[in-house]
Amino acid sequence: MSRALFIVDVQNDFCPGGALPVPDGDAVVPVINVLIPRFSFVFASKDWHPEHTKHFEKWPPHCIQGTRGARFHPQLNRGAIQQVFLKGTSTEDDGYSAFEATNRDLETFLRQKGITQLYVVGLATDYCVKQTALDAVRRGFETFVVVEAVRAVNVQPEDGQKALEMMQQAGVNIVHADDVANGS
Ligand code: VGL
Ligand code: ZN
Repeated sequence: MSRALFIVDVQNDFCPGGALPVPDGDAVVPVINVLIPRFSFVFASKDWHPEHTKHFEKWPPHCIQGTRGARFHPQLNRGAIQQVFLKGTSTEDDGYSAFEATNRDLETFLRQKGITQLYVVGLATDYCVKQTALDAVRRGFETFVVVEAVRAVNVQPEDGQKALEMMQQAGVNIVHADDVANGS
């Protein structure tokens, strides 16, 4: 049995100054950097959109493939990331969940590595973190979301809080960074 840290979409466009800034989004970076050395498996996703997609009917254009806005936040310890999953690559749908990544199948990858527990952190609580954590539970992974290491878009002010409650209802464990022990 092993566990992995999964870093969702900690990209420039979701941080202050970016195209779709999550309020306080960059505050997750130092918390994640402290969590990283407690895990032997560290993976990440990137929102990775084509220039034209139906997704941009709902959102300002962001995280376009190959652009600066799509890069990881410069302070994130990205050297520790062992595999990146690219999602939102379709012109037709949103692809919020990392289990919809198109460069590599996340579920197969995790099973091959014997990973049974997934610790989800990053951006944004009410979209990609939520969908990734819900998909992980549905697929039978023991799933954790570290509250200090996520931030919400909050299109409506309570969206982040509601997302945490919905995840908890679905069986996601909402935990604090201090309680994530050193482990494998
Ligand atoms: C996301 C809105 C639009 C996310 C992606 O990563 O949570 N949110 N695209
Ligand atoms: Zn997006």
